[in-house]
Formats: sequence, structure tokens, C-alpha cells
Amino acid sequence: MAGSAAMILAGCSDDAANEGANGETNIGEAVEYTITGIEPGAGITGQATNMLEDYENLAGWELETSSTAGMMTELEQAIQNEEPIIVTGWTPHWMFERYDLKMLEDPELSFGEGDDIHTITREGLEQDMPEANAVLDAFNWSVEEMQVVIEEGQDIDMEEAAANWVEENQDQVDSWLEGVEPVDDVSIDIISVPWDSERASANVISLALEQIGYDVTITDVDPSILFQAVGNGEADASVAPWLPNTHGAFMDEYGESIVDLGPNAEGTMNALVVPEYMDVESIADLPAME
Ligand code: PBE
Repeated sequence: MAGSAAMILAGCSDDAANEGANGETNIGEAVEYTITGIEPGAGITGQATNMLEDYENLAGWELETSSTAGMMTELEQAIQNEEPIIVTGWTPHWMFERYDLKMLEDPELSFGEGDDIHTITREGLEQDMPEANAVLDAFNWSVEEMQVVIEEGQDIDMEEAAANWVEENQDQVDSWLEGVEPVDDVSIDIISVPWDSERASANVISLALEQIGYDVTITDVDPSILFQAVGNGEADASVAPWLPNTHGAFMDEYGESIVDLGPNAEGTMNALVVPEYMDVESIADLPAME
């Protein structure tokens, strides 16, 4: 009896929100109870892993990690075929410009309520390189401006896209350089992460530092390595950390020996992202495994 009651209930709850694009299988079955993720070392991967614990309905669901390029390929293919797919996504990113996508509501706040992108330095940078420290501290733009560079960086080299932005916004760059004395070919190591948003900002801040005489090296690494390198003084600075949520665990671990100069861009967001045509609005409404 209990079994047939459960089956009837399951049948009744098989509402539109749980149906796949073909109207037959539910969304969970259609995506094989799998979230399409990105690099294992990304902050958002840690958040999505915690999410699987935060939501009872996601018991048994899996996060498949790969790479951002791999995730984007799967997203593109699913959209071409109008098939369901659930990915880990974020803004600023060009995916929202190119496709009709939505972020699922996150009532348990597994992804937090948004982040700001911070500028951090190693201890002692202010004493050793006061000019660079002043520029890093003044560096500030909006995620919309960042988005312009990200977008252009899809068609041309990110270095070139950043250079174009700097050329068109020299007044703003001047405001970061205001009152700072030029230096004579001093080397500085900027450490960053390999996502387009941070490739954009690392290149923009590097061009600004080069304008007053710095010789800048940019190195892209996993977030955990980034925090480790700034914490132990191997790298001078970074404009890449997403705080307090995305990289919060790394900041907890290494933050004591890191100087946080505060946000350089405000209002990023991580989430589960699905195509608009999918009939689901919240992580809490994803069907539990049967
Ligand atoms: N991201 C983009 C990175 C930071 C920037 C959200 C994919 C992450 O560590 O998750």
C-alpha cells in the first residue's frame, strides 16, 4: 500500500517544474542528477560541493568538475538541442550576453549573497613599493566595465582588450595614478586566476602600473595557490579574490599574513545557472533522486 501511495504521489508531483524539455522525464533524470561544474580548484566548485550537503533534495546528486571551457561547450550543446542542463555559473561572464539563462534561487545561500572582488597584497608591500601599493589601493572599476573587457577578450587577446579599455578610459586610469611618483623599472609580481574576469582585471592593473614604470609579471594559478603565494610573500599582489564567499575559505586559511586593500569591483554573483526554457526557479525545487 505504501508503495502504491508513493507511486501515486510521485505521479502527482510530476508537475511541469520537474519535466524535462521533452515533457516526459523529470529534470533530475534528464541531467542524470548531475551538475556540470568547472575546475576542481575554483571557489565556486567548493560552494557547489557544500550545496549538495545544504539541500536535502540534492542527496545523491553529483557535481561533475571539468574546466570552464568544457562546461561552456556542454552548455552550448544543450542549448542547441534545447535539452536541460544545470551548470555552475557566475557574473560577470559573457555567457549571459550570449544565451538566455537564469540563476536559480538559492534559499540556503550555499553561494552566499554575492561578492566583491578585492585587491590584496603581501605584508610589507606598502613599505617596499609604496607607489605600487598606492595604485593598487586606488584601483577601482565596475563589473560592467570589467564586462566590456571580458566581451572584447572573446574576439581578441585579453591583453589587447585590456589595452583598448585603458586607452579609452585613460582619465579613470589617471585617477588611480594621481599623486604617485614614477619608478625606474621596478619588477612586481601580480598573481591571478585563469578566468576571463580576472584575466581582464590583472591586465588592466598591470597596464596602469606599467604607465608609472613598473615591470609587471602576471601569473595565473588556482585560487588556493594564489592565497598561499601572497600569504608567504612569493607574489606581491592580486586583484582577483572574490570575497567574502567564493574564496572565503582560502582567506580564512591565509588571511592573517595578507593585507586586504578592499574591493576593486563590487557585485559579483555565483549560482546554479540553467537555460531560460527550463521550468525550474530554485535549487530547492530540483527533484530528489528517486
Ligand atoms: N570564478 C570566477 C572563480 C573566481 C572568478 C567564480 C569561476 C572561482 O574561484 O570560482
